[in-house]
Amino acid sequence: MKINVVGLGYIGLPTAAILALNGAEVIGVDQNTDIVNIINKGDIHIKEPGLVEIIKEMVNKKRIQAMSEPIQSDAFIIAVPTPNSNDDPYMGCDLTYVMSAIESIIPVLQEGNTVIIESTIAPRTTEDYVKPAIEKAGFVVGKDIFLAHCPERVLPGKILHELVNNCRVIGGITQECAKKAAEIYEIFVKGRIILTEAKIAEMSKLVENTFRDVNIALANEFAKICHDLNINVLDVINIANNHPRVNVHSPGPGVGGHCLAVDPYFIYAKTPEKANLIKLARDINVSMPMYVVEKVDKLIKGDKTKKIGVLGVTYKPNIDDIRESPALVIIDELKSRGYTLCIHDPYVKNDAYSSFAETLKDAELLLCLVGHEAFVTMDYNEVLKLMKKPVVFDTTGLLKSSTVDIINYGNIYKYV
Ligand code: SAJ
Repeated sequence: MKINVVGLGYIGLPTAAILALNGAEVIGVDQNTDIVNIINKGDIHIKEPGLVEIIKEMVNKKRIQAMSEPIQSDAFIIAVPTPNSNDDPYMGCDLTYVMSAIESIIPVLQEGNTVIIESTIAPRTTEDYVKPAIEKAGFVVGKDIFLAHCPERVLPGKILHELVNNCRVIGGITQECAKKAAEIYEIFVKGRIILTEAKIAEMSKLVENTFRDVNIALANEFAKICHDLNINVLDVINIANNHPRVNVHSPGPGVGGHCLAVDPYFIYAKTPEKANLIKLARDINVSMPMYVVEKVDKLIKGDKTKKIGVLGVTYKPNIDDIRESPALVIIDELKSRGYTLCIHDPYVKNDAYSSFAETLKDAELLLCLVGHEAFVTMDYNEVLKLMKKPVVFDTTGLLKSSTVDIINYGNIYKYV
């Protein structure tokens, strides 16, 4: 089976790697020639555990080749970005990259080919936009070309494991389309493969991420309420979660990443008058960075001369991804208020950032914005030695110490 994977980012590249590893002949397509060159050298431009080893081996064995244009093959998998649209006041799904990927494969499409959209898209996109674009080129979808949406649902940091083991939803424009697309995923998926309609697959993907966003918003709201009522929210959540049907999520500095902070708007933009809870949850999560800034202001009593050490800039622990990171929003706001910051993140290279020791040195507040493993297990003897005043504000709820006073959402009311 010869397969083009269009878009060699966080999803396309691992998918290309797993397909090749399981015997497919893979053409990785990306319009960015730097990415094409890096991959053809057997290297990668993103961080994902275990990925570089597979790419190196597959490129050496000539099972993956990167190109800037698609070529004729049996199937095309589209895994390009779908950001929020800047032109839409409701921040709906920007289909520019998906539609230009479709236009780029049309000249090489042949009867019998399968086309799969993996990018997260607004409900009804496959039927209302992609199908007409393919049919305009003279093909009949369901007869000449088999078109399906198969949303990616893997967790950054665990992509290679989840690609193989997660259950996979395949939504076809027709049943035959779904079956043809399933033939591709059967190459490497060990999890259950569920066949359904394209619009159901689109909506179920958005529902999954919206479910999580709404639940995190609820946890964040509990944190704010408990703060006002002088109640330890983390104790409350731990106790409530003993109930067999309760699973309160964790409050944090906000919701980041390219999925939860983006996808709920795709539903909202389609039906803004109905999606009230979805929009409110987004607003609550968007408010969290400013909530953290206000608490920092109070903890440090507005004194701009005091040094604040900041730990973590990524959108979640143990990855290098900074997209939509709430930590960056917090850092920017603190800087614009004139605070003296020193920032450290072991996963992110940036000349403006400092080492762990430099960040702690003489700091009067240590602000932890990401629960990277290195921070959760840090040596508090070193922290005590280096800091001017050993006060730690942990917005992640993950840090524990018997020697240093750690302030988190559970006990913040005692201090501010
Ligand atoms: N977060 C909290 N509290 C929590 C859980 C998470 O504040 O209790 C925050 C994280 O710190 C982070 C953000 O939410 O900033 C998102 O992190 P995440 O781990 O929930 O999810 P993502 O965005 O990395 O990946 C999600 C996953 N979806 C679900 O778990 C339903 C993944 O399976 C999807 O493939 C991915 O979105 C995607 O690409 O859509």
